[in-house]
Amino acid sequence: MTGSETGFAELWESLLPVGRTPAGYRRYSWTPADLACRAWFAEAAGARNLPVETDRNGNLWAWWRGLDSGAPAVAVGSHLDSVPDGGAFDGPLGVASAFAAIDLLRERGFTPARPVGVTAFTEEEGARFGVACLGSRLLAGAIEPAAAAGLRDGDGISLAEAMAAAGLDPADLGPDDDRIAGLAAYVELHIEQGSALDGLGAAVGLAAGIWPHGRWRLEFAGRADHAGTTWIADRHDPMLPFAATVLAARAAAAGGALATFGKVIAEPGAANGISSAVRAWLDARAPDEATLDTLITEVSAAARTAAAEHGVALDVRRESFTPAVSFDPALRDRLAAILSPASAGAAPNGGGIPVLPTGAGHDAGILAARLPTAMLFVRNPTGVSHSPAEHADLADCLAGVTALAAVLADLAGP
Ligand code: HGY
Ligand code: MN
Ligand code: MN
Repeated sequence: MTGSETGFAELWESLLPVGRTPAGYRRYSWTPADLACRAWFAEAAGARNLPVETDRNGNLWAWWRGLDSGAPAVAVGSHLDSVPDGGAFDGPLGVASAFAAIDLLRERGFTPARPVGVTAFTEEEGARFGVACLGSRLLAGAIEPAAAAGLRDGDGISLAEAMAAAGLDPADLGPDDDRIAGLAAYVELHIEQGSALDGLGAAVGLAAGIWPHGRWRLEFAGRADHAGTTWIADRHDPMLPFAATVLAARAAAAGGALATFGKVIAEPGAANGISSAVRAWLDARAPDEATLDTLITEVSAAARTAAAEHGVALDVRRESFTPAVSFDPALRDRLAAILSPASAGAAPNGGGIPVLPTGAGHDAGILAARLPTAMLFVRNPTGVSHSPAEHADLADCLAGVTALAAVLADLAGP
């Protein structure tokens, strides 16, 4: 392997133990695992002589100064936080690849004409505070700072409290228009969360756009009672309308949308008791907003009907939403031209680099509302993601680094 290839492998290996549990990664924002990820970022940047700053929203930036340090910068990166029991690649691959791409460009004697920033956005998964892409939403002004500061985790700790405990001032939270104005483009490399590239025989692809998607919290409030002494007819059991709603969501998504209940909390959680309440989160995505609206209307109606049948109260609240994203077509075409099959290691039969839509959300999708953004995907042979089984082969990761370096050489070149 060349020096930069070894550099990527070492960088990657050094992050692997951080936040790893027997069941997968738990790297929730502002927890000790996240702070260890941030320390890894600072060390990687320090080893490359890239000064690091934490912005007012807790996002990390490592800077490679360009010849013209006042010119708008090109940012590359992703996020370091994970879903519960997630895989190693979703997020960190983009950050490690950004550092490795800089190594590769330096190895080739390249000097950027403009600054290059390596970023790690905070709370991309929303696994702790409930709102996905929280750091980039705050940066871009896509969420009210006070609403973000007041978000609470499962233990009742607010984002403001968690940030303050990590030494940041939550009063600083909010849009950062100067920082946005200082960016010419943001390019995020990410493991593919599907297996389209594998089917096409390509190591690297580009993103076309992101499906509209969001999260809704449903609270079914019933009456706690004894499992052994309460006749069926006398119950107000919130579990039953919840169960009906899960099935309704599945049916509503059958026409080409996606609906998932992946998190549910039954209160108080006694095996021999009827629940007082069931809280559940619906993650819903669709190719277009009209289809998504229809799905949510249908599921909400089914939940209301089932709740009424069981004498259960229902509250439905949207916790986060991302409209349809279409990545900047000019930037995408420019990247497609740069990433010839030979340089990117992407060689779908005779064609150009694959351009794929995705149902997964990303910080690049949030920032797309404010500046040109693009995404590179790296082949995931099984397509599994948000799971410890998520995987990309080293050779494909290195193809991703090569592609990202080619993109940087062009976007930050003379
Ligand atoms: O949930 C998502 O779409 C993403 O992987 N953050
Ligand atoms: Mn993810
Ligand atoms: Mn991700």
